Amino acid sequence: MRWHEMEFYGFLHFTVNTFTDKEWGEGDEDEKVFNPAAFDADQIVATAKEAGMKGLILTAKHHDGFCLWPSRYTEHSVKNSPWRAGQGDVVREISGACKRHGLKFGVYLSPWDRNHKDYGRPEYVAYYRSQLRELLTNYGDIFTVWFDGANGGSGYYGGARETRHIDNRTYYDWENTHKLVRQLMPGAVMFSDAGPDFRWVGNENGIAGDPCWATLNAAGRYAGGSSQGLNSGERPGTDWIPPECDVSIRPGWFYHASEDARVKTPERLLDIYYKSVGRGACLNLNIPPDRRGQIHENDRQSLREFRRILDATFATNLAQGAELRASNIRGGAREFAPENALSGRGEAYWATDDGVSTPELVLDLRRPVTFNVVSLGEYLPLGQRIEAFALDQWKDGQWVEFAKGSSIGHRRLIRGGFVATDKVRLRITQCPVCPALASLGLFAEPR
Ligand code: FUL
Repeated sequence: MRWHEMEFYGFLHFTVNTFTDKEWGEGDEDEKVFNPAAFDADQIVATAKEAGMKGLILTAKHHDGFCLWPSRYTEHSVKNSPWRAGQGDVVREISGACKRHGLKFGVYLSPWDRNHKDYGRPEYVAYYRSQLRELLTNYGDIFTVWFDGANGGSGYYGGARETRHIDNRTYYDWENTHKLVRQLMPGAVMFSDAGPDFRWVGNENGIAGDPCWATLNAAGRYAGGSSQGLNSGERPGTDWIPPECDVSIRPGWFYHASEDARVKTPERLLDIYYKSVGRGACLNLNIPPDRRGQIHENDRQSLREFRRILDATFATNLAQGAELRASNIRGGAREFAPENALSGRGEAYWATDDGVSTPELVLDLRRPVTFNVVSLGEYLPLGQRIEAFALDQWKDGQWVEFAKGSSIGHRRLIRGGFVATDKVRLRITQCPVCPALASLGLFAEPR
């Protein structure tokens, strides 16, 4: 639930690639290439915070194997770089800045390691776990561990320079790695293509499926396995493994000066937001630090405008103060009244009697209201229940449908043309049990 409530956080892709202009390092990079000219964790974290991100996930080690912290278990790290005369620790600085600015901190530790001599052998799995232990014991609270499923085969591998294939299902022995994380950081949620806690959405464009279910049939799935079903989830599904939409603000995951003019515009970012957060997923937006070790001004500008529009949109819930008439209220009790959905706290909800699964709710706005975004949210401790809904506006003396949809989940944002009316009706048209609606809002984007 804490993860669902974050909704929006960021990725920081930063390593030797930033300096070699690559997306995937080979693993043979000289540690000396890592030398940010003016590394500034506060600038990076403040940028994320101003953008509204609730946390940051740092590539502590990407596929090239270079460690952004001075790991005891390898020489291939910041300790052999000229940066801060080998005394630097990016994990320490970013996690510290996150704490200062009130953001959560998470780590990405690439399972595929193109530098390590033992990659492909059991010894490497022990190495990987030792590193995980360092990250989960020396840097305070970690909200997530992000396990990447990518593996391209070839690499430096301690000088062997060969192609090493592993069996994604068995090699990493994920079960025991997951246990280690649970033991060291019980509050952390783990990501991979297949969970265990939240899943990849099946693309790197930041777009969740419609519908989008938080459930998945996890049996037989593994990191690096099939992406079938990940975009929309599976219903019925055996496991609660909601999706994360990961996408970069630039074409690449790492900073390349050649992409300075290709930063996604505020409009693109908004579209992504509505198709990720607005479909019940979390959005993990990558903002790659540049060679100075800061977020480039173009990225900051785009993020600022994106945030300004979102803040202006959601500043006022135009449904506030409406008179609500539900076709049914569970037990006729205040505890389950539809007003709960307007409180904005999400702790209480509107529910109907058992057996009443397609109720409707009329919002008498008592004045003409103009909006183009509708926000709906279910009470997730009771699961994702609603399977279809429709929205009507009162127009020329009758109800006229202006939107309909399927899944809702943590949050569903319906963004369309402007509607001007004094009455809105929500119809739950398909639900296997009584619905539990925790939030409801009408909003207008600035024109
Ligand atoms: C992929 C990686 O190969 C990319 O470099 C990037 O880290 C992305 C988030 O995940 O699997």
